[in-house]
Amino acid sequence: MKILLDHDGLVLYQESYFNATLEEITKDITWRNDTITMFGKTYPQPRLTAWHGDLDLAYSYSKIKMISPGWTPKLFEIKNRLEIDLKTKFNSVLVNYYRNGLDHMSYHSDNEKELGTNPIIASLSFGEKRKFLLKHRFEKSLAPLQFELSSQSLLVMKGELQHFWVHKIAKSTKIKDPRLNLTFRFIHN
Ligand SMILES: O=C(O)CCC(=O)C(=O)O
Repeated sequence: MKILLDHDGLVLYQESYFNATLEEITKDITWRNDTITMFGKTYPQPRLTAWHGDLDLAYSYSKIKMISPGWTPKLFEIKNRLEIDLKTKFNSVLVNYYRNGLDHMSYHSDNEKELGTNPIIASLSFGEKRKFLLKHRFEKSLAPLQFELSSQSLLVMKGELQHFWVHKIAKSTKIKDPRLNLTFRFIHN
């Protein structure tokens, strides 16, 4: 895999990792469009989400609690492949569906305590290419790093990355087509 970042954490990237269409992956997925509350106001999340993995496994972020309905066959197939290639275990996947360029994800780090101290997160993309940005939390003079995640690619975040960097999917008014992202995780409950 190609190293995209190795300062205060590690980000690896591989193009053409898993050959499937967006439609094949979204089959049997149970979608949610949860609300988030910001400054006392409630909004629908700017994307659709789903949570799959070992049956009944729970995960919470931004006050949203999700319980896994189990694996779909395709997500289970990808998880097994990742476990072999990355020599680590995953018990769940957060699915994000960006309906068009206006759907996005703001800067955050994946630092919920159920993920453990230095989680390995495997992130697969399908469909439209989107810009993935990484910004250092403390070194304010470092410009954000920007990468395009292509369809069927794999990005791996590991080491101390979530302590030092935040990441986001930027908005773009030019993009009309959907993108699907799968982030495989291991939840310690
Ligand atoms: O869609 C993406 O590539 C990013 C997803 C993400 O940041 C997350 O699930 O925490």
